[in-house]
Amino acid sequence: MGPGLRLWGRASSANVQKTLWSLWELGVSYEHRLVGGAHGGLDTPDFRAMNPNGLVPVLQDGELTLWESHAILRYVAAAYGADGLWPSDPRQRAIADQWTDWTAATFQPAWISLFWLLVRTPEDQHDLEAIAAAHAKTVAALRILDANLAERDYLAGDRLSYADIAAGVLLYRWFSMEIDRPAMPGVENWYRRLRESPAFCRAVMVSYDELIGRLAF
Ligand SMILES: N[C@@H](CCC(=O)N[C@@H](CS)C(=O)NCC(=O)O)C(=O)O
Repeated sequence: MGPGLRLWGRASSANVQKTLWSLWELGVSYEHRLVGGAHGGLDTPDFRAMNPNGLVPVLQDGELTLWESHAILRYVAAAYGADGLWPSDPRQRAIADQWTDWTAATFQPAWISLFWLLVRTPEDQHDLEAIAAAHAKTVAALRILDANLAERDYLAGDRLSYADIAAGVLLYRWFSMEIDRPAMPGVENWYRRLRESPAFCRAVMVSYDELIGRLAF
C-alpha cells in the first residue's frame, strides 16, 4: 500500500473511475474524498491549490499531488504496477502511451460529446444532427480500436496495461447507451475480457443515473 494515498473525486466521473479501476486492479489502499458534482467542493481555495482547474480526479501520495487522469494512471501504474499495468519494455510502453494519448486527444472527446448530447442533455433539448455527428466520430474511433484488437487481446499486447484503463473505462456507457452499435468483434471481445476483472466491474459498471438529463456539472 502507498503511504497515505488519497483520491479526490466523485465515483460517477469516468476520469475518476480510471483511478479507481487502477487502484483496485493493483490492490492499493487509499482514502476516498467525495468531491465534485452534487458533492461540490471544487471551488474552495484548498481544492484549487491542489488542482487550479477545479476538476477531478486529484491523487495525493505522500508529498505528491497530481491531477489529469492519464498522468495519475501512469503514476499509479509505474509506482504500484511494475510489470503489471506498467509495461517494463520501453517499446511496449510507447504503444501503451500511444493509445492513452489517443484516448485523450481523439476517442474520449468524441465519446464525451456523444454522452453529453445524448445522456446529459434533457431529452426535450436533444439536437439530433449533433448527436449523429458525435455518434459518427465515436464509431470512427471505435473502429480504430477494433482493428487493433483484432490482432491482440489488449491494446498494448497480451496483457492489461494502463492504456486499457484509459480507453476501456468508456465502454460500459457505450454499451449501455440507447444508440446504434455497429458490430465490432474486437471491441466486443475486449469488453468481455475487461468484465472478467472485478476491479473493472466495481469501478466502471456503476449506475450513471445521477448524470441523466443533468447539465449542471
Ligand atoms: N482532462 C481532465 C478532465 C477532468 C474532468 O473533466 N473532470 C470532470 C469529471 S469527469 C469534473 O471534474 N467535473 C466537475 C464536477 O464533477 O463537478 C482529466 O482527465 O482528469
